[in-house]
Amino acid sequence: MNEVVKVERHDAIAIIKINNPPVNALSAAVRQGIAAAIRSVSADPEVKGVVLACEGRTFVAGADITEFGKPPQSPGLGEVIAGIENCPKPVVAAIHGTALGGGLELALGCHFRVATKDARMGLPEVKLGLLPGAGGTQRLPRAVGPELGVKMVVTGDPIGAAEALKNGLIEEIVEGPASGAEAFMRKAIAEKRPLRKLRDDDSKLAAARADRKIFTDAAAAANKKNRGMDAPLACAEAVSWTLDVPFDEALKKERESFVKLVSGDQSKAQRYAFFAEREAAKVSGIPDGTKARPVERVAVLGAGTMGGGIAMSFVNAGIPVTIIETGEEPLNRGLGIIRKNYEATAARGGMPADAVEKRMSLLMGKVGLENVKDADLIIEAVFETMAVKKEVFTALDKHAKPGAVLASNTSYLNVNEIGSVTKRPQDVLGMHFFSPANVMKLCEIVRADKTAPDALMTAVTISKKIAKVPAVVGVCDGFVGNRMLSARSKQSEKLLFEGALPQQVDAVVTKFGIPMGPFAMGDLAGLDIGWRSRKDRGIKSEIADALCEAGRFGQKTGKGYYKYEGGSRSPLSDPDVEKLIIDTCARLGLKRRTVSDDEILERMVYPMINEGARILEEGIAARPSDIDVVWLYGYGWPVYRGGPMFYADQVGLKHIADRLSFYAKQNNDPSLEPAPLLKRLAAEGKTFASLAAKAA
Ligand code: 3H9
Repeated sequence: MNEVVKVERHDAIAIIKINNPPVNALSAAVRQGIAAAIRSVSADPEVKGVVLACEGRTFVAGADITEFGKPPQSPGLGEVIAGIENCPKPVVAAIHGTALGGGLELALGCHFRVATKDARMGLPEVKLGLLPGAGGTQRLPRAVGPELGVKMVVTGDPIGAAEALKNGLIEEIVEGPASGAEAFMRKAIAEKRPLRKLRDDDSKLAAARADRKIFTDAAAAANKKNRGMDAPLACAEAVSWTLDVPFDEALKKERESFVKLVSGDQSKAQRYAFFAEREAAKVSGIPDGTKARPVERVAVLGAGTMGGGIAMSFVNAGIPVTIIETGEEPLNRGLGIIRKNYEATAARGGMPADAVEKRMSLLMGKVGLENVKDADLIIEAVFETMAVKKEVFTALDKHAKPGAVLASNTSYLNVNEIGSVTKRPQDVLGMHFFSPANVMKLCEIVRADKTAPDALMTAVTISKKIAKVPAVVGVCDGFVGNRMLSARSKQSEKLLFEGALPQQVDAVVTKFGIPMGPFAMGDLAGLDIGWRSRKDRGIKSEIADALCEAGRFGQKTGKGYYKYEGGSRSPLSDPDVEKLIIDTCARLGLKRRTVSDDEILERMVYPMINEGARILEEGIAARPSDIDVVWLYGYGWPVYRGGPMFYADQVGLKHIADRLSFYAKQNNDPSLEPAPLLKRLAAEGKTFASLAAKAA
């Protein structure tokens, strides 16, 4: 029909094949090709049945996201799907890989669906700040019932073939997708099976129509985790139309809702984040064709919280790990915690009970650094001081096999200096995981001056394999994430001296969408850590020091910037802290003022953006979007705000530069002066997005 959609004939069966690598997205050419193919097979008297299949690694994975926001091209996906549904010949979708979004909607327009056993099917539009816009909200609940339907649409999580079969989404599980679908079609023709148009099949809606609570309960459960996002609510509302709005009218309403969301800021940010994540995995500044070194066994040094979490991430991906400690006692404690974590997950239904032993069997505990000798990648998660790191890397140089990648999990130390104690600095880099390491998706990969391209590639590739999002950064104090965080921390502390209270600052930050404010986060991490480090460095922070002197170390002592009652982790405002802050200010002769929420937000976010600009200038991050990836996946930046650099572009760089200059003067704080790059872009009316990628 065209170069991306072809029709093959196997006597009376027509096979429509889509071939639009890499994921068979529904570009305009694909839509045109399918529509033409359906017209042609409909008109061909010799065709008795039709198979809709895909070449390559997957069935259609959705609409072509790159087309959103551009002028629409005919035919629309809804029109193509209506063409399939109204085709007088039976059409079966042959699903393999992932049938997602518009891809599943396309399959739902077919009269039948079959899938291979490892196929996954879902409507993930919500993750892009959208709702399914081509009938998915109306046809999926008719296929699987409104309870599962609303769950799938609101969470965007796909289901596997077995669940799809059980719930009526597919007719059969087949071996080869196209050949299995063809066999199914021959059977359907022989049995004269009536064409099942989901639009006309309300059988699964009856119970929820009689008792709406069935639906509202399922919708509420699915919507539980959504803070501040428009799309999940729109998704639930659209599915509710299956209960009381006629099909064609509901399609119109669905389309209107889609058009509204697709042009909104939240979806723009979420689509940006989708591509930013994929872009971050492309390492700039290394020769084309650089290959990762093979990694078959990993060693993790340290069985504490961090080491344990890192080890679990590898084991979860089926990669064997040797976890190494300095003695039996900490080793056994660490292994015991990992086992407990897995058992708790299994008890919650998060993994099958027999998976606990399987995973533990991939984990080998050893005492002594010499046990790194078989590992292709070694990650140290030991005490965070340069002296200890140097000692460990000196020993690693002695025991690691040639070519092994030696990674430090340091969160701020100089990786050049760490590598300098080895005779193989080309194999040394940073792999900075975030706590809890088995949960948090970010891995900041620190490229030292002498890191070899293939060592870097190894870290990036393995991070993806263990389902982390890699972001390559350069060496500086705190790298991208903690360096920007420290710009924010400086301001949050200052705000207390000027007149704000911890709960006010935290409320502004959480309202913005970041899960935890700086003070609640400090309480969680433990205030004594910073206190000790300040003492070592001879630095004072009057309020934080006074809290620690009063024994308020945070959650672990039940008191910090907040109080915690009855073992709860919920922070409660504490009048004693307010008094301590006011008294400290009085003692220092500081006059407190009312600080507005707007000022708090600007001072929490703009200095971070400013630091981000410096990071770009120095080439510590290659692209603004890499900085955003760090914040999205390591620090809980709300995805519907795209990341700090994306947010800056939305707000406008001139406004941000002006406000920073204002605060620099107000606070007599030159560190708040806009960075030269920010100033230049602001003066030129440009955005961060306008910057080309630079080598990290
Ligand atoms: C939708 O369907 C709306 C409809 O309801 C209504 C319309 C009216 N478009 O992720 P990977 C690119 S919304 C364009 O690395 P994997 C991706 O950028 C859509 N491009 O592979 C990358 O490019 P590059 C609903 C896309 O194997 C390359 O393909 N669907 C699209 O790890 C490989 O991707 C979704 O949200 C797309 N739809 O994972 C599904 N998808 O190589 C989104 C991918 O230049 N996609 N690309 O960096 C995914 O979740 C994953 O890509 C998938 C494969 C699981 C399919």
